[in-house]
Amino acid sequence: MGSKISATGHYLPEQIITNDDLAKIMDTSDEWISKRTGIRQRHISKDENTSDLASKAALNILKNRNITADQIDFIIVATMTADAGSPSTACLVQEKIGASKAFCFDINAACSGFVYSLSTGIHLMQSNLYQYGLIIGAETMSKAVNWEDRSTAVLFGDGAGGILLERTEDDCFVAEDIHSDGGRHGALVSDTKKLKSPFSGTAEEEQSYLTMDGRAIFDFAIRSVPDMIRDVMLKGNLVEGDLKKIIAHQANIRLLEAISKKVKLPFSLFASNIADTGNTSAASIPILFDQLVQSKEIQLGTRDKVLMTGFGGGLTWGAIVVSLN
Ligand code: 4VN
Repeated sequence: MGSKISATGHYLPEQIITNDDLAKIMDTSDEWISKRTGIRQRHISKDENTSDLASKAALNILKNRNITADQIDFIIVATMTADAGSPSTACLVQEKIGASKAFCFDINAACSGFVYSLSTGIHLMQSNLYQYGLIIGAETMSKAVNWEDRSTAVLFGDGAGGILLERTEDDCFVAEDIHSDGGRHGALVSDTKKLKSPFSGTAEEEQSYLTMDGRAIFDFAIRSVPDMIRDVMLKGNLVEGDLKKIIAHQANIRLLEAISKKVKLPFSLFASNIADTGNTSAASIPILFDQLVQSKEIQLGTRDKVLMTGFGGGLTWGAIVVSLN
Protein backbone atom coordinates (compact mmCIF):
# COMPACT_ATOMS: atom_id res chain seq x y z
CA MET A 1 0.00 0.00 0.00
CA GLY A 2 1.09 3.48 -0.87
CA SER A 3 1.10 5.60 -3.99
CA LYS A 4 2.50 6.01 -7.47
CA ILE A 5 3.10 9.06 -9.65
CA SER A 6 0.27 8.65 -12.15
CA ALA A 7 0.50 11.96 -14.05
CA THR A 8 2.67 15.06 -14.40
CA GLY A 9 2.19 18.57 -15.77
CA HIS A 10 3.69 22.03 -15.90
CA TYR A 11 2.97 25.60 -16.95
CA LEU A 12 5.34 28.37 -17.96
CA PRO A 13 4.20 31.98 -18.43
CA GLU A 14 4.19 33.02 -22.06
CA GLN A 15 6.63 35.94 -21.89
CA ILE A 16 10.26 34.96 -22.57
CA ILE A 17 13.11 37.23 -21.47
CA THR A 18 16.44 36.43 -23.13
CA ASN A 19 19.90 37.28 -21.80
CA ASP A 20 20.12 39.94 -24.53
CA ASP A 21 16.86 41.46 -23.26
CA LEU A 22 18.43 41.69 -19.78
CA ALA A 23 21.61 43.25 -21.19
CA LYS A 24 19.44 46.17 -22.35
CA ILE A 25 18.30 47.01 -18.81
CA MET A 26 21.39 46.13 -16.74
CA ASP A 27 25.16 45.83 -17.07
CA THR A 28 25.38 42.15 -18.07
CA SER A 29 25.81 40.06 -21.22
CA ASP A 30 24.59 36.87 -22.83
CA GLU A 31 28.17 35.59 -22.74
CA TRP A 32 28.59 36.14 -18.98
CA ILE A 33 25.24 34.63 -18.05
CA SER A 34 25.34 31.60 -20.33
CA LYS A 35 28.99 30.74 -19.61
CA ARG A 36 28.66 30.93 -15.83
CA THR A 37 25.16 29.55 -15.34
CA GLY A 38 23.97 27.80 -18.53
CA ILE A 39 20.91 30.10 -18.62
CA ARG A 40 19.93 31.59 -22.02
CA GLN A 41 16.38 32.73 -21.27
CA ARG A 42 13.68 32.60 -18.56
CA HIS A 43 9.88 32.88 -18.56
CA ILE A 44 8.64 35.93 -16.66
CA SER A 45 5.01 36.40 -15.63
CA LYS A 46 3.18 39.53 -16.78
CA ASP A 47 0.06 39.37 -14.66
CA GLU A 48 -0.17 35.83 -13.28
CA ASN A 49 0.70 35.29 -9.62
CA THR A 50 2.11 32.05 -8.15
CA SER A 51 -1.38 30.55 -7.59
CA ASP A 52 -2.28 31.21 -11.26
CA LEU A 53 0.81 29.35 -12.50
CA ALA A 54 0.19 26.56 -9.98
CA SER A 55 -3.49 26.24 -11.01
CA LYS A 56 -2.60 25.99 -14.70
CA ALA A 57 -0.01 23.29 -13.93
CA ALA A 58 -2.63 21.49 -11.78
CA LEU A 59 -5.26 21.53 -14.55
CA ASN A 60 -2.63 20.18 -16.93
CA ILE A 61 -1.89 17.29 -14.54
CA LEU A 62 -5.59 16.45 -14.13
CA LYS A 63 -6.08 16.48 -17.91
CA ASN A 64 -3.15 14.07 -18.34
CA ARG A 65 -4.79 11.62 -15.88
CA ASN A 66 -8.34 12.35 -17.04
CA ILE A 67 -9.74 12.95 -13.54
CA THR A 68 -11.68 15.93 -12.16
CA ALA A 69 -10.54 18.37 -9.48
CA ASP A 70 -13.28 17.30 -7.03
CA GLN A 71 -11.62 13.88 -6.74
CA ILE A 72 -8.44 15.34 -5.18
CA ASP A 73 -7.94 14.62 -1.44
CA PHE A 74 -5.10 17.06 -0.78
CA ILE A 75 -3.03 19.77 -2.48
CA ILE A 76 0.47 20.68 -1.37
CA VAL A 77 2.15 23.69 -2.98
CA ALA A 78 5.90 24.13 -2.55
CA THR A 79 6.72 27.82 -2.88
CA MET A 80 8.84 30.63 -1.45
CA THR A 81 6.83 33.24 -3.40
CA ALA A 82 3.30 32.62 -2.09
CA ASP A 83 0.61 35.07 -3.24
CA ALA A 84 0.03 35.98 0.44
CA GLY A 85 1.03 35.09 4.01
CA SER A 86 -2.54 33.81 4.26
CA PRO A 87 -4.37 32.20 2.52
CA SER A 88 -1.91 29.55 1.41
CA THR A 89 -1.24 29.32 -2.31
CA ALA A 90 -2.66 25.79 -2.14
CA CYS A 91 -6.04 27.12 -0.93
CA LEU A 92 -6.08 29.57 -3.85
CA VAL A 93 -5.34 26.68 -6.21
CA GLN A 94 -8.21 24.75 -4.64
CA GLU A 95 -10.58 27.63 -5.43
CA LYS A 96 -9.23 28.16 -8.96
CA ILE A 97 -9.49 24.51 -10.04
CA GLY A 98 -12.55 23.54 -7.95
CA ALA A 99 -10.93 20.88 -5.76
CA SER A 100 -13.79 21.14 -3.26
CA LYS A 101 -12.99 18.18 -0.98
CA ALA A 102 -9.21 18.68 -0.77
CA PHE A 103 -7.26 19.87 2.27
CA CYS A 104 -4.61 22.32 1.17
CA PHE A 105 -1.36 23.75 2.51
CA ASP A 106 1.96 25.24 1.41
CA ILE A 107 5.46 24.07 2.23
CA ASN A 108 8.23 26.65 2.23
CA ALA A 109 11.63 25.02 1.88
CA ALA A 110 12.90 27.34 -0.87
CA CYS A 111 14.58 25.42 -3.71
CA SER A 112 14.19 22.13 -1.80
CA GLY A 113 10.44 22.67 -1.49
CA PHE A 114 9.38 20.14 -4.09
CA VAL A 115 11.46 17.35 -2.54
CA TYR A 116 10.09 18.21 0.93
CA SER A 117 6.52 18.28 -0.46
CA LEU A 118 6.84 15.06 -2.44
CA SER A 119 8.21 13.34 0.67
CA THR A 120 5.31 14.71 2.74
CA GLY A 121 2.78 13.64 0.10
CA ILE A 122 4.20 10.16 -0.34
CA HIS A 123 4.16 9.55 3.42
CA LEU A 124 0.59 10.94 3.71
CA MET A 125 -0.42 8.46 1.02
CA GLN A 126 1.24 5.64 2.98
CA SER A 127 -1.47 6.16 5.62
CA ASN A 128 -3.85 4.64 3.06
CA LEU A 129 -6.40 7.34 3.89
CA TYR A 130 -6.39 9.06 0.49
CA GLN A 131 -6.90 8.31 -3.19
CA TYR A 132 -5.35 11.34 -4.95
CA GLY A 133 -2.85 14.01 -3.86
CA LEU A 134 -1.52 16.90 -5.94
CA ILE A 135 2.08 18.00 -5.30
CA ILE A 136 2.96 21.27 -7.03
CA GLY A 137 6.04 23.48 -7.09
CA ALA A 138 5.26 27.05 -8.19
CA GLU A 139 7.17 30.33 -8.11
CA THR A 140 7.08 33.89 -9.34
CA MET A 141 10.71 34.67 -8.51
CA SER A 142 10.36 37.81 -10.67
CA LYS A 143 8.47 39.51 -7.83
CA ALA A 144 11.14 38.57 -5.26
CA VAL A 145 14.34 39.65 -7.00
CA ASN A 146 15.83 43.12 -7.10
CA TRP A 147 15.87 43.96 -10.82
CA GLU A 148 18.71 46.41 -10.17
CA ASP A 149 20.98 43.64 -8.81
CA ARG A 150 22.59 41.90 -11.77
CA SER A 151 24.15 39.22 -9.54
CA THR A 152 20.72 37.73 -8.72
CA ALA A 153 18.16 39.07 -11.24
CA VAL A 154 19.71 37.17 -14.17
CA LEU A 155 19.50 33.81 -12.39
CA PHE A 156 15.80 33.35 -11.71
CA GLY A 157 12.59 32.66 -13.64
CA ASP A 158 8.87 31.96 -13.09
CA GLY A 159 6.94 28.72 -13.59
CA ALA A 160 5.06 25.81 -12.06
CA GLY A 161 5.03 22.03 -12.30
CA GLY A 162 3.70 19.11 -10.39
CA ILE A 163 2.70 15.49 -10.09
CA LEU A 164 -0.35 13.48 -9.08
CA LEU A 165 0.05 10.83 -6.40
CA GLU A 166 -2.48 8.04 -6.72
CA ARG A 167 -3.21 5.22 -4.27
CA THR A 168 -1.81 1.84 -5.31
CA GLU A 169 -0.66 -1.47 -3.81
CA ASP A 170 2.94 -0.99 -4.93
CA ASP A 171 4.54 2.07 -3.27
CA CYS A 172 6.79 4.30 -5.41
CA PHE A 173 8.93 5.30 -2.40
CA VAL A 174 12.51 4.01 -2.42
CA ALA A 175 14.59 6.28 -0.17
CA GLU A 176 15.07 9.86 1.05
CA ASP A 177 17.70 11.98 2.73
CA ILE A 178 16.53 15.41 3.87
CA HIS A 179 18.27 18.15 5.89
CA SER A 180 18.11 21.75 7.09
CA ASP A 181 20.63 24.12 8.64
CA GLY A 182 18.90 27.24 9.91
CA GLY A 183 22.23 28.42 11.31
CA ARG A 184 23.19 29.43 7.77
CA HIS A 185 19.85 31.03 6.82
CA GLY A 186 21.50 34.36 6.01
CA ALA A 187 23.00 33.04 2.77
CA LEU A 188 19.64 33.36 0.96
CA VAL A 189 16.91 35.65 2.23
CA SER A 190 13.73 36.79 0.54
CA ASP A 191 10.77 39.00 1.46
CA THR A 192 12.14 40.14 4.80
CA LYS A 193 9.29 41.55 6.82
CA LYS A 194 10.69 43.65 9.63
CA LEU A 195 8.85 43.95 12.94
CA LYS A 196 6.26 46.67 12.52
CA SER A 197 3.70 47.31 15.23
CA PRO A 198 2.96 50.08 17.76
CA PHE A 199 4.84 47.88 20.27
CA SER A 200 7.95 46.97 18.25
CA GLY A 201 11.39 48.46 18.84
CA THR A 202 12.91 50.51 16.08
CA ALA A 203 10.84 51.20 12.97
CA GLU A 204 13.08 49.72 10.31
CA GLU A 205 13.10 50.20 6.57
CA GLU A 206 11.16 47.50 4.83
CA GLN A 207 13.31 45.38 2.55
CA SER A 208 11.39 43.12 0.27
CA TYR A 209 13.80 41.73 -2.32
CA LEU A 210 15.87 38.59 -2.47
CA THR A 211 19.51 38.64 -1.37
CA MET A 212 21.91 35.77 -1.97
CA ASP A 213 25.52 35.15 -1.02
CA GLY A 214 26.20 33.31 -4.29
CA ARG A 215 29.61 32.07 -3.23
CA ALA A 216 28.31 30.67 0.06
CA ILE A 217 25.32 28.96 -1.57
CA PHE A 218 27.47 27.54 -4.36
CA ASP A 219 30.05 26.22 -1.84
CA PHE A 220 27.30 24.75 0.35
CA ALA A 221 25.77 22.96 -2.65
CA ILE A 222 29.04 21.55 -3.95
CA ARG A 223 29.86 20.26 -0.45
CA SER A 224 26.47 18.89 0.60
CA VAL A 225 24.74 17.61 -2.53
CA PRO A 226 27.29 14.92 -3.53
CA ASP A 227 27.28 13.49 0.02
CA MET A 228 23.48 13.50 0.01
CA ILE A 229 23.29 11.72 -3.36
CA ARG A 230 25.68 9.05 -2.03
CA ASP A 231 23.67 8.68 1.19
CA VAL A 232 20.27 8.38 -0.51
CA MET A 233 21.69 5.78 -2.92
CA LEU A 234 23.12 3.82 0.03
CA LYS A 235 19.78 3.99 1.86
CA GLY A 236 18.02 2.66 -1.26
CA ASN A 237 20.69 0.01 -1.98
CA LEU A 238 21.26 1.61 -5.38
CA VAL A 239 24.24 1.63 -7.74
CA GLU A 240 24.74 3.86 -10.79
CA GLY A 241 23.00 1.50 -13.21
CA ASP A 242 19.84 1.51 -11.07
CA LEU A 243 19.10 5.19 -11.79
CA LYS A 244 17.34 6.23 -14.99
CA LYS A 245 17.73 9.99 -14.37
CA ILE A 246 18.84 12.48 -11.77
CA ILE A 247 16.53 15.48 -11.67
CA ALA A 248 18.46 18.08 -9.69
CA HIS A 249 17.33 21.60 -8.85
CA GLN A 250 18.23 23.79 -11.84
CA ALA A 251 20.36 26.44 -10.12
CA ASN A 252 23.51 26.47 -12.23
CA ILE A 253 24.80 24.13 -14.96
CA ARG A 254 28.42 24.53 -13.74
CA LEU A 255 27.32 23.35 -10.32
CA LEU A 256 25.64 20.26 -11.79
CA GLU A 257 28.83 19.45 -13.73
CA ALA A 258 30.88 19.75 -10.54
CA ILE A 259 28.41 17.56 -8.61
CA SER A 260 28.49 14.92 -11.37
CA LYS A 261 32.32 14.80 -11.18
CA LYS A 262 32.34 14.64 -7.39
CA VAL A 263 29.85 11.75 -7.12
CA LYS A 264 31.40 10.01 -10.15
CA LEU A 265 28.07 9.72 -11.95
CA PRO A 266 28.02 10.54 -15.69
CA PHE A 267 26.78 14.03 -16.54
CA SER A 268 24.39 12.43 -19.06
CA LEU A 269 22.38 11.13 -16.06
CA PHE A 270 21.70 14.73 -14.99
CA ALA A 271 18.68 16.15 -16.81
CA SER A 272 18.62 19.89 -17.49
CA ASN A 273 16.35 22.62 -18.78
CA ILE A 274 18.10 25.57 -17.16
CA ALA A 275 18.96 27.09 -20.57
CA ASP A 276 15.25 27.72 -21.24
CA THR A 277 13.79 28.37 -17.78
CA GLY A 278 16.55 29.69 -15.50
CA ASN A 279 16.29 28.93 -11.79
CA THR A 280 12.60 28.56 -10.85
CA SER A 281 13.36 27.50 -7.24
CA ALA A 282 10.76 24.97 -6.00
CA ALA A 283 9.26 24.68 -9.50
CA SER A 284 12.44 23.59 -11.28
CA ILE A 285 12.30 19.86 -10.44
CA PRO A 286 8.61 19.26 -11.33
CA ILE A 287 8.79 21.32 -14.55
CA LEU A 288 11.78 19.27 -15.67
CA PHE A 289 10.12 16.02 -14.51
CA ASP A 290 7.09 16.69 -16.75
CA GLN A 291 9.27 17.72 -19.70
CA LEU A 292 11.17 14.41 -19.40
CA VAL A 293 7.87 12.48 -19.31
CA GLN A 294 6.57 14.39 -22.37
CA SER A 295 9.80 13.74 -24.31
CA LYS A 296 9.71 10.07 -23.19
CA GLU A 297 13.20 10.30 -21.62
CA ILE A 298 11.48 8.83 -18.56
CA GLN A 299 8.24 6.83 -18.61
CA LEU A 300 5.62 6.33 -15.93
CA GLY A 301 4.67 2.68 -15.40
CA THR A 302 8.17 1.30 -16.08
CA ARG A 303 9.61 0.82 -12.56
CA ASP A 304 12.57 2.94 -13.63
CA LYS A 305 14.09 4.80 -10.69
CA VAL A 306 14.54 8.55 -10.62
CA LEU A 307 16.52 10.57 -8.07
CA MET A 308 15.31 14.09 -7.36
CA THR A 309 17.40 16.53 -5.36
CA GLY A 310 16.78 20.11 -4.26
CA PHE A 311 19.03 22.50 -2.31
CA GLY A 312 18.96 26.17 -1.38
CA GLY A 313 17.59 28.71 1.08
CA GLY A 314 17.03 27.75 4.68
CA LEU A 315 19.51 26.28 4.26
CA THR A 316 17.66 23.20 3.08
CA TRP A 317 18.69 20.20 1.04
CA GLY A 318 16.95 16.97 0.23
CA ALA A 319 17.01 13.98 -2.08
CA ILE A 320 14.31 11.41 -2.79
CA VAL A 321 14.36 8.32 -5.01
CA VAL A 322 11.08 7.08 -6.46
CA SER A 323 10.20 4.17 -8.67
CA LEU A 324 8.06 5.12 -11.68
CA ASN A 325 5.52 2.35 -11.02
C1 4VN B 1 21.82 26.68 -5.35
C2 4VN B 1 22.77 27.45 -6.02
C3 4VN B 1 22.49 28.74 -6.44
C4 4VN B 1 23.49 29.55 -7.12
C5 4VN B 1 24.50 30.14 -6.41
C6 4VN B 1 25.43 30.93 -7.06
C7 4VN B 1 25.35 31.14 -8.41
C8 4VN B 1 23.45 29.77 -8.48
C9 4VN B 1 27.22 32.70 -8.34
C10 4VN B 1 28.54 32.83 -9.05
C11 4VN B 1 28.31 33.34 -10.45
C12 4VN B 1 27.38 32.46 -11.22
C13 4VN B 1 26.08 32.27 -10.49
CL1 4VN B 1 24.31 26.77 -6.31
C14 4VN B 1 21.25 29.25 -6.16
C15 4VN B 1 20.32 28.50 -5.50
C16 4VN B 1 19.01 29.05 -5.18
O1 4VN B 1 18.07 28.43 -6.00
C17 4VN B 1 20.60 27.20 -5.11
N1 4VN B 1 24.37 30.54 -9.10
N2 4VN B 1 26.25 31.93 -9.08
C18 4VN B 1 29.68 33.43 -11.14
O2 4VN B 1 30.10 32.50 -11.85
O3 4VN B 1 30.39 34.41 -10.89
